Amino acid sequence: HPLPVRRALISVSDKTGLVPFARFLAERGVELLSTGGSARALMEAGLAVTEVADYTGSPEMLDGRVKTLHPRIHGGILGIRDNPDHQQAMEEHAIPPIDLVVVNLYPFEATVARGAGFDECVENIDIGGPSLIRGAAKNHAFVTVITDPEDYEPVMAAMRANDGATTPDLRRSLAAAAFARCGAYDGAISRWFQERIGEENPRHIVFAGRLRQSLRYGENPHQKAGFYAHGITRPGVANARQVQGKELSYNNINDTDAAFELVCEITEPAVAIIKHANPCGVARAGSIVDAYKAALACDPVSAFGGIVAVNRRLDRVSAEAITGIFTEVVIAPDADDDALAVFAAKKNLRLLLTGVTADPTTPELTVRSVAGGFLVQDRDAADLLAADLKVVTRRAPNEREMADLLFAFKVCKHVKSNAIVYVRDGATVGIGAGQMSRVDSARIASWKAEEAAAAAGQAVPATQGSVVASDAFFPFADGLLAAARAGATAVIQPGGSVRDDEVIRAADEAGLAMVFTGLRHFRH
Ligand code: 93A
Repeated sequence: HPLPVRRALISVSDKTGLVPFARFLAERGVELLSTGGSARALMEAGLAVTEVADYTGSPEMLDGRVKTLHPRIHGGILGIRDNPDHQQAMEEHAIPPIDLVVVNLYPFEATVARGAGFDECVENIDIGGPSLIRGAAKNHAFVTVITDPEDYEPVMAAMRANDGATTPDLRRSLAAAAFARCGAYDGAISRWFQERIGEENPRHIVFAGRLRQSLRYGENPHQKAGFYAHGITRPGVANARQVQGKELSYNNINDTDAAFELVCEITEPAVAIIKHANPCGVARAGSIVDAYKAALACDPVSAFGGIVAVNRRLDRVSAEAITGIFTEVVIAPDADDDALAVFAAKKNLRLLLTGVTADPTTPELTVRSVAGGFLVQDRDAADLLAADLKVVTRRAPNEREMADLLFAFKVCKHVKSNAIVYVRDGATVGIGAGQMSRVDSARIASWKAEEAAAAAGQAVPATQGSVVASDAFFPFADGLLAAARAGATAVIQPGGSVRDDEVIRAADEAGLAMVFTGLRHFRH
């Protein structure tokens, strides 16, 4: 049977759209109850409101920590309307029913995101709000709950169509949304705590998020998909502003993430071009435009339709270079007006701006699903310094080689294993990714460099005089010898194989300089 809304409780931190919605309710004779700030906003708009403190006879206290936690409120929400015992208790204790609960929570996620201190974040953990939401959602048979300003419109539509009542279907769907919101909120709080206390082994991890975008499909067109953001805001694809272009696809988002995370590893102006989550060119240089040209030269064939990430503000010349070939997505901290104008001419190109670059050493958890569960680990936030390296060959790398080795190893961290990366003068010149044997990755990397040289009409591939990085140790000398044959002069790798001696001997015989990192960068 129809349940007209007669009494609404409004307590919102985000006051977007509140006044028109409350006016709609008031015009339909709904009695409005509201907490301090929300009540003030409604009164200023000329609406008649009863303050919760007056309604309960109990003032807001403890700096607002206790405002709605009162039997007259929670009883009014939770009472089962057609249960005689509940009806009797509500009458006895003078508890009128509350039919609509409009609550959005203290902005915990946004408070964390703007870098507020510990105490301020704690103060923004909403207690009363989730209690109201959960009560209303539990009693959805009778009560409508709104947790997001986006829900004002559907509720108004239902009330218009049903003589001031909402429908059971709508109330159920709002209840589901309400519990999801509380789950995401608690997830953000618990992850924030875990990060703060450096807890290694929490018994439960909540990976929750708010839907950021419904995706047209997943990795393939027959898969449904959505894009969710955690409350915690690491600069990157989940928190970027899309300035222009088509809607991002599932694969776009995955690749854009890989691209931006990689480029944020590098201090100098740098560019990464990504295809299928692997880089097909990465370079650093004095400017973004030079870095782009060098990155593109690594594998111009694969770069077609790629994702480009940069770690500096884009200017006109870099935008012109990037739009010189078909590019799906560009992600950057920022872009100046001239650059924006260049991109605007490519209507489909998706341009994302993050505001800032991400700190590669910030701790964060990553998750991947397995059938029936999920794996959680720290993000690979290891930062390799020159001082951590151990020279294991007779010859030590010279300064130029050393700079390229460190760069190559950083790139390696973002290449699917087995990863082999050749670098010369701050630019990748051959990348071997995702092979089941390391020697195959080494072969592919040098073969790709030969292809690039042939296409550019160069007599020798750029691996001549390059350095090479391997994400994990060379189990045998063969991979290392393949690199030497390709013309590499120095090698960086974790070390730690039972055959290290053999590999070091081969390096010495080939005149290579080799350093061990003691750090592995598997990425699968
Ligand atoms: O501090 S609380 O956890 N204690 C409460 O009793 C309570 N009741 C509502 N926070 C509480 N709220 C929250 O206050 C709501 O979830 C909403 O976010 C906010 C609205 O406060 P105001 O109307 O004063 O702006």
